[in-house]
Amino acid sequence: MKLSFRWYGEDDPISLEYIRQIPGMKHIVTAVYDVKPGEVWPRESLARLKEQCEENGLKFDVVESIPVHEDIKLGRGDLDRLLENYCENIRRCAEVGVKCVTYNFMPVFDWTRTQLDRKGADGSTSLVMYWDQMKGLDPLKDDIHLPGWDSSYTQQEVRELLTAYGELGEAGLWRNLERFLKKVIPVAEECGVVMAIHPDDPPYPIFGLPRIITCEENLDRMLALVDSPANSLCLCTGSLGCAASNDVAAMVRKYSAMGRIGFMHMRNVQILEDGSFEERAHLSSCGSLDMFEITRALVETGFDGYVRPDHGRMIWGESGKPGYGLYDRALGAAYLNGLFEACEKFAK
Ligand code: DNO
Repeated sequence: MKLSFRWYGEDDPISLEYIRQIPGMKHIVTAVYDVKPGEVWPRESLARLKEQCEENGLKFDVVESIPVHEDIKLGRGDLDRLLENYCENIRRCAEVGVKCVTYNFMPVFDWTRTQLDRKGADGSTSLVMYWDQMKGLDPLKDDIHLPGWDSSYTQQEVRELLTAYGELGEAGLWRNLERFLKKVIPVAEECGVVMAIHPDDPPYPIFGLPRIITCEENLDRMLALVDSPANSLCLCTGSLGCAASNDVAAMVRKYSAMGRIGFMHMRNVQILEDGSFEERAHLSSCGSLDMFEITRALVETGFDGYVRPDHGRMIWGESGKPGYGLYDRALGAAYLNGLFEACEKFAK
């Protein structure tokens, strides 16, 4: 496996100088953040990212994300131009050595949480989604900001998008995903890039919006739309793991054996009795997921793709981007290093 770390570019309070000191850390996951979805990324920005990583002995080979414009997901507007721009971005990423591009097909909002700094028993804080808090939230009325959400929409635009997705429904979203993949995957194949779709987080409908990248049946369907290794998964254990019906270790084993996991996001969550969930420290004993079984599934199926420790808690007084502090993600990396080393040695 190739151990990687997400870096938000020059504005990230966590520097590449720090990231490189995490044992075993070799790869950087980043993106061009100052270009609107649907537009083409300047070559100079990509070249600069590559250069900055290399100056620190790191490799920029994973992009997270090239955002998919809402019109592509909705199948409306200037689709030809938007799809062509998307393909052009894949080509430009490949030019600087990118091997894997992450994206998602979630309507309007990326990951959804109700609180970003919930204090745990040990005093650390983490992201949670509590149904009792969720029920009170109305995206049509409340101004909701979460990290990863595109906050550039006005409330009126959000309202309009919610209505459009309501009309589109799941069947329409599947059709638009298929159109997207049929256009984009051949380009990715040509330039040696693996496209890795991130599951919906959490993997069930939110605010009545259709969600399709949620469970084994739907992942099978998604992979079959274009049967190519370039059409693969960013298997996020914490996202799929918020639904107790998903057997994450079994899914990892299956899709890794098929060669269809390009990228692993590894973190733990605790599912609560009413289906709410809390992000927890990476250890198996801290949450609902068996991180050892997940790692073993990867090792036994010969996984050689990218892995990153996902969301950490805020610990030791650190403040910053919720989920993306240094300390707990670094602890997560150390834990993953240990799991992989042990599993690899046992497999021999
Ligand atoms: C959250 C991330 C997601 C992910 C996107 C990929 O921390 O895992 O925001 O980057 O869904 O497009």
